[in-house]
Amino acid sequence: MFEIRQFIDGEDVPSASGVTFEDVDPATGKVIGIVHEAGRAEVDAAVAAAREALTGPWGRLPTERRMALLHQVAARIEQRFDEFLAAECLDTGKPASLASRIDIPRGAANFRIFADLVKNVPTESFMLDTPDGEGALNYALRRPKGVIAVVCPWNLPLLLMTWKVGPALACGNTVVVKPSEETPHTTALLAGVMNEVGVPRGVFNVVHGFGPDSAGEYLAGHPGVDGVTFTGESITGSAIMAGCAPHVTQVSFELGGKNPGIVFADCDLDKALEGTMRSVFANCGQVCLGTERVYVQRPLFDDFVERLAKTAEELRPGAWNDETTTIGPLISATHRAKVLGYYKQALEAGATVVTGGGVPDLPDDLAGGHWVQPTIWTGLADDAAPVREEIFGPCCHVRPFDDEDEVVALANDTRYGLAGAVWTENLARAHRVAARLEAGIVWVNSWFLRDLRTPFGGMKHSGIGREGGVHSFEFYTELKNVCIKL
Ligand code: NAD
Ligand code: 6OD
Repeated sequence: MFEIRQFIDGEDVPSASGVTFEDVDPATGKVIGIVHEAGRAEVDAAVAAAREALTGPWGRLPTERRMALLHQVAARIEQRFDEFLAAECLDTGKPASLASRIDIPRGAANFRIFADLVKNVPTESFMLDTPDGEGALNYALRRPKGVIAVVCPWNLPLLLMTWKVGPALACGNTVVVKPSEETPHTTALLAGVMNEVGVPRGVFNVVHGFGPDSAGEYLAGHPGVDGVTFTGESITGSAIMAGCAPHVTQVSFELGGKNPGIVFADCDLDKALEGTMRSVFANCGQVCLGTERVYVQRPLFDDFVERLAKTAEELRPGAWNDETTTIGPLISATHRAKVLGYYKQALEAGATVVTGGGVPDLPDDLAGGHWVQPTIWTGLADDAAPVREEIFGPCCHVRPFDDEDEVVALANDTRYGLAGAVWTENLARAHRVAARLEAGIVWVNSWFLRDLRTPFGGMKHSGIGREGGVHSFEFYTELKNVCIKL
């Protein structure tokens, strides 16, 4: 049983109120740790420490030295790989085979890439003609935005937290992180890493707790915060925006999705099946980029559904450290109730349940966990709730279509606009459809293939702004123009 406290100004700090909450292993339902909840006092202290560090040693550190420290953070995550892996898998239940390929390596890569990129960000300059003929030189400078609040979800805890902290620190900001109440563990480990490699006190701070009336709300609405970067549900984004409004705090939001996967009859069927399978079931369907609406061109439809169902039935639930495990549990009992609610609604709305739809049989040691069966439906109306609302579980609805115009209209008929996957061997079609999809990210013949230099974010209710590569620097810096009359 572990105990996690706030990390403020380089120190572990217990909650002043003495209030704690439990960290639960989603695979068993058993309590694995105790977490101290931050109140307003701890959030104030964390923001004050971050403000102080901005102008202290961190603010005065030459860029090269700052970059070197971030490389050391990455190296230290790799040295402590097994600890990060166990912590992430215990908190989320995800199989080690997944987290060791994606979550933990990205935790390190998110520091390296932005440390390298920040040295090469160009800014513009213009020579202005003036009536006296002497001219004026304009040039732009980038300065850190200040204290950044980083509010994180539970599905890819280390990956998504470092995706924000890496560029924020690379730009010279300081951060206060609020991990999800479900998954506090790897953020606490990262705090230890910051001290080990000598990141100055106050640069990286962590407050633990919930959202409303707790650390999340206090932090995101704090007047001492200069920017809030948030990943989570769209409705939470609205609440955070309202909290930011009085102080006109800038926001960067990566929000929910209801992403389409489009399988054209001219696709490479094996590739399309493998990619769709991953995009629906990876991380037990708890990936914002995941596909919950699959559209298959009619000639392929029956064969595709049958083969997708067969591979779904081959997924093996189990303990995170069992090498045969290929699917983990949902994060919490509450989330499981929500997903099972959609399973029920799908039935009531007349879906054909091609596979799954319930709860798997598991051995006694896992019976208390938050398990659900991988599930595939067909036959739902386009306006049924399971087709329109983000479920965030291991499930999808598969629907036939006839032509390109029809499927583009279906794919875009959603308030979300995060990602889309298109499966076709016709290059012209790939470009046409990618351009027409209302989504911030379109993958063609792939899914979740990431190049961290590219813009990442959502349209419509799926987000505000883009991060990734130089786009991260747009949010994490303030651009200042200097005009010099010559
Ligand atoms: P969530 O919105 O419930 O919680 C995210 C974080 O916000 C948590 O730390 C929570 O404590 C905090 N929070 C909740 N209410 C708050 C409030 N009023 N003020 C301040 N903080 C508050 O999301 P979740 O359930 O943790 O994650 C799942 C959701 O995240 C899904 O909707 C998913 O699509 C989305 N997501 C999006 C992306 C993306 O890149 N677009 C990535 C991952 C997850
Ligand atoms: O890969 C990333 O950088 C990223 N932000 C992924 C988001 C996944 C959502 O669950």
